[in-house]
Amino acid sequence: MSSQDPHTLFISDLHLHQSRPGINDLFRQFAEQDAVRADAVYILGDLFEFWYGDDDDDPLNLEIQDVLASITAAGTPVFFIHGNRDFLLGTGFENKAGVQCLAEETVIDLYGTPTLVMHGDSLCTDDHEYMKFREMVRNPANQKAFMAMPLSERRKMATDIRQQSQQAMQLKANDITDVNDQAVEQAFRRNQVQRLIHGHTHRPAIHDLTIDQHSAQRYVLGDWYDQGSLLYASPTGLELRNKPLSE
Ligand code: LP5
Ligand code: MN
Repeated sequence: MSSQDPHTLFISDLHLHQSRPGINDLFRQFAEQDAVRADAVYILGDLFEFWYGDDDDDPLNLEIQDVLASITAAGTPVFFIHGNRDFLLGTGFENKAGVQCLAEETVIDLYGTPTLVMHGDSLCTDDHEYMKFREMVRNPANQKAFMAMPLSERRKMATDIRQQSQQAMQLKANDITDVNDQAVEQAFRRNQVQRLIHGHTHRPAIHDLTIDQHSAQRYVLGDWYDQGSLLYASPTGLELRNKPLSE
């Protein structure tokens, strides 16, 4: 299939950070070679390892906003859904990067098929500790208080939270950090769709389901750790593809 055919690209969980130069390069390559040829690009969260606020002066985070702006300048719209690492991306980021942030559950028309897109963390309802944490950090009053802190303190607090999260993760069984089947079914019903695309779990797969006697598909995007990972969607179908680091 030629890359000139109509297609839309979905990515998530890149966790871009200065400690992973190879992955940062791969994303720059993705922007120059893949994104600009697509009808649209959807980033379904966790593009950044951390986002401390739109006044973040981290050089890599600043440069990535320019990379995103180059995609939209070339005529490909870029849409973004917040992840659990970068939920503080706001209008400052949108304006600088030329990206449009979407609601945490958004139904798009993907070549005629209504398709629900989301980060996926809200589906992990068996992870009770995380759900409590999520409620706390997604609370606008808590976010406002956090944003009132100096950038250096925000960085320190985020690093502390990250450490606590890593410790907590070591104690969690594998299936606790995956999606809950009922939460998935409810998301399909609530949004009246038969197709869902999400990331977060880092378990790339295509799951065929039956919901209320209808067939449905759940596409899970992969992370960008050992390679790039994307979902290539065209009018004829959807395909998970890898983007090797050495490319
Ligand atoms: O990120 P990942 O995939 O490794 O793990 C996630 C869940 N962890 C998180 C935390 C992030 O890794 C780090 C977040 C940085 C935020 C920066 C900005 C802070 C802004 C504050 C604004 C008010 O999302 C992990 C899940 C896992 O996915 C799988 O789904 O299990 O969840 C946890 O590990 C959470 C722990 O269970 C509980 C965390 C305890 C931390 C308590 C700190 C309290 C301070 C609150 C301050 C408001
Ligand atoms: Mn995530």
